[in-house]
Amino acid sequence: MRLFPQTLLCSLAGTALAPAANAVGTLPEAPINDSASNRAQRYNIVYIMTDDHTMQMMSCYDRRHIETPNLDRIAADGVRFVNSFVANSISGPSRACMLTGKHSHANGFVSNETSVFDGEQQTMPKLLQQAGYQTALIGKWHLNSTPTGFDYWKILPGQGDYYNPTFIQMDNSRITCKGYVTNIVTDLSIDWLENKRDPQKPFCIFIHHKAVHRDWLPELKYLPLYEDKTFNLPDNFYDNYDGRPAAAAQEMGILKDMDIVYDTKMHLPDSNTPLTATYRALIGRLDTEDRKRYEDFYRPITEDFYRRNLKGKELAEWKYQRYMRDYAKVVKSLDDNVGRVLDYLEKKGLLDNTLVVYTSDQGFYMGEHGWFDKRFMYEESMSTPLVMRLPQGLKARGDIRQLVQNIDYAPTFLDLAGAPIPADMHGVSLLPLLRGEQPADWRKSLYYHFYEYPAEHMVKRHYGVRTERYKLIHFYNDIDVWELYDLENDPHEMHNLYGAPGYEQVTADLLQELHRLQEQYADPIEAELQGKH
Ligand code: SGN
Ligand code: CA
Repeated sequence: MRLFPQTLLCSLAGTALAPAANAVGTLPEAPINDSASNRAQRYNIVYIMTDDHTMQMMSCYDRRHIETPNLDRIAADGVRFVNSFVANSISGPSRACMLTGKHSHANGFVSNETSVFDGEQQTMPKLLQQAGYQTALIGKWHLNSTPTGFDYWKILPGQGDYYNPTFIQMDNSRITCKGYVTNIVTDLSIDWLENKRDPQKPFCIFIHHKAVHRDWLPELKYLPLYEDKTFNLPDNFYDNYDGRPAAAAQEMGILKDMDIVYDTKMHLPDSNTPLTATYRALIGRLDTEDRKRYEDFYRPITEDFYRRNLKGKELAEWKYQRYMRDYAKVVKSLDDNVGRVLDYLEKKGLLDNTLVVYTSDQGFYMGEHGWFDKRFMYEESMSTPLVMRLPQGLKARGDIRQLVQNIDYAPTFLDLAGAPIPADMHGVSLLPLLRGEQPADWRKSLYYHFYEYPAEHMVKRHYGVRTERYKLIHFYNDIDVWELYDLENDPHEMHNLYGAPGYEQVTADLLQELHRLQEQYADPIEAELQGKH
């Protein structure tokens, strides 16, 4: 496997492509000075976060669809969290929760579309710096303000691009790098580890991939992958949303909302919608030769698609297969690149002293309820993969079943660094779990709050509580609907039990727990809603 990049070609905005000034190209193969005596006694942290990568598409969680051997290596040498959740299932808010250890109302970043992250506030990277750590961030940021708390950063603007991506640098200049974004984010990360950090200090690097975000553009060498595979439909692909009006109101259906050009790439020269223009611009980033390779691949599929003139279920299932294949191809590059980072750490003798975390900014629907995208408090999108390769001294192995949430990462990293955990953080340190302990007083419920409405995909505002067995959700704003699920008997959340006879006590207990959490975290929503009535 290719450990070091050949030559990373990057150029400043408006100039021709040339090897990057600080060429990542020919890296020395000899280990840098990282001997045990030289290494700080404190653990390093490599935090790898992808975008929209869901447990269903990671073989250590789910073997139905694809194999992800490198991601699975992390879990095999450490732990797999099987009850891992986010607090607000959407990119910017999720990232803000991770950085601050606080729920959205407290960190101020509630929505991708309306929020700007206040970089003046307390964050975990800043506290790590104060504790003597070097911090670096490479890749997707998506918080609408400049990163703070990092000694080094290179970020993708907004969502970033898959092909020949542009990065914003610390001096605000922009460079465009030739190649596929997942490879380049990894190249830049390895370059920082190898050439830019101070080997005398412990470090925390945040490797934030764009992959596997919509519209799932694959690395060119993987275009043919999975083309012969037929993915199984989830049982509830044809959900009719009976008893769930908020679920019925969304705009994230594979059949009705997935765009035939932008999402499934069936581009005909004469189609002309805003999404088609966006699609053209995205693939227009490829140079002529690569663009030809891309178009040669899609031409026969496109011709066949328009000739068949599919309708109804046939069309839905055809779109599902295209979606699954593209998403799986994008995961393949991601898995390769996680392998490169693990190989690098191993080769440099860093693994014994480094916590490697792999997670995503949230889960995603792979056809469950007929959907793509996320946002809902339902299981597929409230969940997020979380596996950790543990350094020497942390003894846990296998599955961790306790309820954990992305607000826990900040206190965990601070705890690992030996730094105090500020009392105003909402999350709790996972370190006792990583040591193999079974804390008797571990939390029994999680709080969730989604705000981004009205907005793309039209998922209504909601908040709720999830316990080990039940989930209670309140959809509000232009609707006032409660939902109750028994996850043991109805893991796919198809039967809303709210108001059903026999569930009075369960509902009352969950309501009480919900209000307790809202009070504990000081979420003002109940008071706001009461003020309205
Ligand atoms: C884009 C996508 C949406 C996606 C949001 C948020 N549309 O707007 O499908 O839900 O990002 O995603 S697209 O037409 O631009 O592809 S997030 O992960 O960044 O929160
Ligand atoms: Ca995301």
